Amino acid sequence: MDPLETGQKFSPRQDLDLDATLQFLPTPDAKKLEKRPAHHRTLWVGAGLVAAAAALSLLTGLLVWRFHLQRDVAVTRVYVGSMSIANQHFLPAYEDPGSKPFVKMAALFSQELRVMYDTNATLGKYFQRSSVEAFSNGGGNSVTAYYRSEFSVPAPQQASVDVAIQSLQASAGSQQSRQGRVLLKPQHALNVDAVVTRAIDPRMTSSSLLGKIKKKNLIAFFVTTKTLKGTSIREVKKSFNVHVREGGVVQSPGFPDSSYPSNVYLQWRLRADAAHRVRLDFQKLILEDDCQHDFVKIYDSLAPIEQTAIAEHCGIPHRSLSFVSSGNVMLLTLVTNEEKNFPGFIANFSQVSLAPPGCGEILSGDVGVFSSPYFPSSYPPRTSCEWNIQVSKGKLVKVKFSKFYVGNDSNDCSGDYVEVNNRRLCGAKVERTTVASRSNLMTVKFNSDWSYVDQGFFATYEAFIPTDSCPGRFRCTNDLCVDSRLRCDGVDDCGDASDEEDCSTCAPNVFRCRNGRCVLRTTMCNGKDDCADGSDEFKCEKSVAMTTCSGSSYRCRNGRCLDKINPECDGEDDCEDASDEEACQCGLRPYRSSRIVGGEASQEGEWPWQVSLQLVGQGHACGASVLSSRWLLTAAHCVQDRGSVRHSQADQWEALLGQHVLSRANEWTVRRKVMRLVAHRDFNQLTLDNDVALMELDSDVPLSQHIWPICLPSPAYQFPAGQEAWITGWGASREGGVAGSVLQKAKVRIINSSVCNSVMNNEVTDGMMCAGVLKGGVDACQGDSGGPLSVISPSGRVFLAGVVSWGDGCARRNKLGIYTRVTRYRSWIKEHSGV
Ligand code: 4AZ
Repeated sequence: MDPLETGQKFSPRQDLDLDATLQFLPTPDAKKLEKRPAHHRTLWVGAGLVAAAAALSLLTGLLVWRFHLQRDVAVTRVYVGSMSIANQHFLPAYEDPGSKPFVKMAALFSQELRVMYDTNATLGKYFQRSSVEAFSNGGGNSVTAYYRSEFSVPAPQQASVDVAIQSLQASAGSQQSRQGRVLLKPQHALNVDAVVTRAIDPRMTSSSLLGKIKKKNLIAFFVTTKTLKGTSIREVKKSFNVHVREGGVVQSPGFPDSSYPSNVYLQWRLRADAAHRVRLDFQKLILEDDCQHDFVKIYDSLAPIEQTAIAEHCGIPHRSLSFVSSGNVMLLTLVTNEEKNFPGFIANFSQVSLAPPGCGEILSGDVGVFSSPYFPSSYPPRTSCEWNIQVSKGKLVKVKFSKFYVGNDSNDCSGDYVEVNNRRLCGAKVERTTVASRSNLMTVKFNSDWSYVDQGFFATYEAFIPTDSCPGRFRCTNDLCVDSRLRCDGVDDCGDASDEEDCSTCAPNVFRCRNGRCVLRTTMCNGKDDCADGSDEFKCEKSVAMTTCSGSSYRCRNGRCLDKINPECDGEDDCEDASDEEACQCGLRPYRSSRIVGGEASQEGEWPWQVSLQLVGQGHACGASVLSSRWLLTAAHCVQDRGSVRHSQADQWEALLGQHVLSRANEWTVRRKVMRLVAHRDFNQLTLDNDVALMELDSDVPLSQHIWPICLPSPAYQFPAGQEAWITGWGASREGGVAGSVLQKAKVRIINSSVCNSVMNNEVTDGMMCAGVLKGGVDACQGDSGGPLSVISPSGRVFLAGVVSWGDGCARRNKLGIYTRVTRYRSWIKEHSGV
């Protein structure tokens, strides 16, 4: 059974699961604590009335003011940390903060912390209180404690407390390991070591504490702050303790029926058995877009220690969200502010065994695959794997990374990285990256650091014979071969950019850098040094390039914003530079007279942008639209690998353009091989978000009255609800049926997204749009995917509103067809194809 459909709900046992400790949330901002010298005004009035009294009052006032100032600028600094306590057995009761063993151990540990702080003059002076938040099984004979400590510090001394915290750890005498983690020598009753302490994320302590409220058995943490309107409750902190052994579901309060509450700081402490990891898979996550307001943050710890933060999300994330911890704990936090509350999240938790599957092995066949641990879930932090590939003697190894999302792109790849041939790779690689060896052996290493994880990589390798590896093709510096036509086209096809170096001329739409490298013009002035000599970032008119126009207004090339709705290609020069009427070789059908479910046969040449995408040896699989003589647009779900079926490989596809009857080529049919495939990197197989992909043909097709591009709408283009649109394709003419013969067309209407979401289980994202007929009977269906949703503008030009993406079956009553919203991907298309 699908674990997502088990119906299990996580219902926190509030009175038992809540912390029994009470703590105050401090301010990160000293200014908020400053009391205004309100009696000043009174003093001045007094001064006006009686001069002598005024002098006296002024003196008194100044004294009071000085007193207040000195007192008020004391700021509370909060540090959260974890510490390993050796020679202690973990007791199950330590998972319950209300239990006697917990309280006893917490008291002992707090004393230990106190002694530790007292050994340092700064910390001893400002220390206020510590509280133990949780314990976990540290493995072997140890317990890990998670704590927070508060120091009341004069504002100017704040930095010195940060330094003291660090130096305390260092001077405790011991060996400093990476990331500032230090080992303390055992010195007191508890044998403590492995300390990690950091200042807490300021968004989690956004106000000053003025009161606390105790309610029944339930202890919650209320922080009140003075606002202009008076005192108001600002934060409630609750903690839930969950053991993940049996699996289950965790969700934000009220999900999905009501939105999450305002001003909360909730945390779920997830614990697995010893020698296991916690796994958390989000099914849905819908929060406010601004991460400064509402966010979920996940830690590889039971305390919100910044150094162990592995993910932070707000809005509606595009990528699938699955996380695995490095040890047997994970902390999930939800922080919200007072405005704009959204549905929240639901996630499944479970435990998995400690040994990650496929993390390093000896690969001895001549072909094979390997991937980062838990792929396509995010890899866990603090993980290293090594694969040793050994192919037959006399052959070399070629590794292709078909997916590669490994941490941040940096010069030295010092965080998460993959190392091949002693060269580190990191960041997100949209184009397929290939690396070749110089012998029959290759070592590939993967390393993740403590914080912020990513989806990882999927790689295939194969042996090749070096001598005849590049007949008629360009040989890259890394010994790879690429199609010679890809040389100097602005795209790094070799993986080491050697196909873009030493170019005397570059292809059209490509910029020649000072150093002779070619880069796509679309990458100029994008703030990134694509040339590697900065020349693509010289002479950028920042003010014009950076101008963005509000949602519905069109941006001319010179940066001016137009209020006119849909001004592009409407036959009128609306921009001063007439840029709205450029690139309008599209959307007009030479055809002049007049299987989709519920459709009818179209006329020959009626939809000259319609393409049939065919799998070599198998025939029609998906639709696509012609964007130019070189580029097609389709759905990302059409080009995903399924098991051993490699639909993500360009050489598996052919495109049939100008076709009318699917099985019968006519005199204007053109068949082309596909040279390059670019699927959206954030395509989500689960939600089908970002279901869009580009295909580059291996050579230009002659445009004709049977093969003609459809117009791409600008990001501001509006397709209002109720507008007529056309779906076309050779897909099934009923649910479960077979592909049609003559190209079918059907008229549908654009449907408002809220109406659509209400009939489509709230599964429609901002990157999707809906069209159809609510009473059923007319719809796209299997085999139509990737094809166009065409809208005829008042001027008669046809614009591509959507790409056929998904639906609940086909043509059902009270269901709609879901399409990729092309306006959302206009700049992505430009960036990757230049169209
Ligand atoms: C498909 O499987 C498909 N009713 C495409 C569109 C729709 C359903 C299924 C919409 O390609």
